[in-house]
Amino acid sequence: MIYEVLRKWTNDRAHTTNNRQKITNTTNNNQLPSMNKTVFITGATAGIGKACAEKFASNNFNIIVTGRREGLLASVKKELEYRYNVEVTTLCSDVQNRGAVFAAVKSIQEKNIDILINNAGLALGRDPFDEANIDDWDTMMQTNVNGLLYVSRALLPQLKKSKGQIVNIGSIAGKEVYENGNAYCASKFAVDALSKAMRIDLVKHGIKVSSINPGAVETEFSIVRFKGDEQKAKAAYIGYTPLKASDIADTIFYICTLPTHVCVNDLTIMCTQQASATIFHKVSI
Ligand code: NDP
Ligand code: 8X3
Repeated sequence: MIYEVLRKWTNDRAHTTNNRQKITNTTNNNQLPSMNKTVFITGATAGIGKACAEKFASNNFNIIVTGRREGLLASVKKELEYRYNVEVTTLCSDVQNRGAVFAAVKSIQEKNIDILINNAGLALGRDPFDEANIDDWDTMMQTNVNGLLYVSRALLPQLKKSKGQIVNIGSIAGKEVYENGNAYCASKFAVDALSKAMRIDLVKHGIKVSSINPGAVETEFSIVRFKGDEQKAKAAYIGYTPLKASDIADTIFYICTLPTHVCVNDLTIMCTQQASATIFHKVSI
């Protein structure tokens, strides 16, 4: 009896795997497996968000990209539409501004949204608690926490309709507090808490909530954190090979294309030479 059940299970799995293989091949053959699916990505003018836009567009998803830099949004649209023949919509808005976020989402309310990637975020400064700039704290909290709350709430009607997926970009800084990380770590711990809370409250709507927590990824992140000081920013990545934005985009794409019944809840990802928020195996060049 048990063998029969196991054989059936194995056959079923083989069948599923074959189907998945077909889908993968279809993806490689550019035959629009994801036709009509749309992904909404916050902060797609640079770094991880931009890499996600490219990854999903190259797999035939329609894309909605947001950010504050209008010129960069226009270039992303032009490039992706030209290269992948998908529909790219740009929404120039600041996630800190609740009214602007709801107005921007209202302007695309007729569109189906299947996936929301809450990526827009930043660190400002890396200073001890007693010396850090309080305006920087406000900006980090308003962007990394309030921004994620506003965008998620504004898009929920569409996500409920599609039984979609929300991917929150947290950080290793939301798992471990490190020296001089104070408010940035707090903002990412909040993202971690919100991912858990959203998963609990939205499960009844069939919405998947996933949290991706990267270690060091070489993007504009450190240039922003060190306020344009390129030497300090470069120094953050010396002696080891950090993750690339495309590594995170590939991972997000993977978790967003799993079968409907599978949800990756929480994933921490680092480069091989990083073991924790602060422990790196650096080699001098
Ligand atoms: P980048 O600086 O390269 O990109 C950040 C993106 O966020 C930009 O597109 C920027 O667009 C957007 N953004 C920032 N503030 C706002 C705002 N107020 N409103 C709308 N968009 C905004 O950094 P990353 O790609 O590295 O960062 C993306 C996410 O990944 C962040 O949440 C970050 O905390 C997280 N992360 C990054 C890690 C790293 O090592 N790089 C590691 C772990 C997590 P614009 O300026 O045009 O508004
Ligand atoms: C970015 C990674 O370690 O600089 O979230 O906080 S870290």
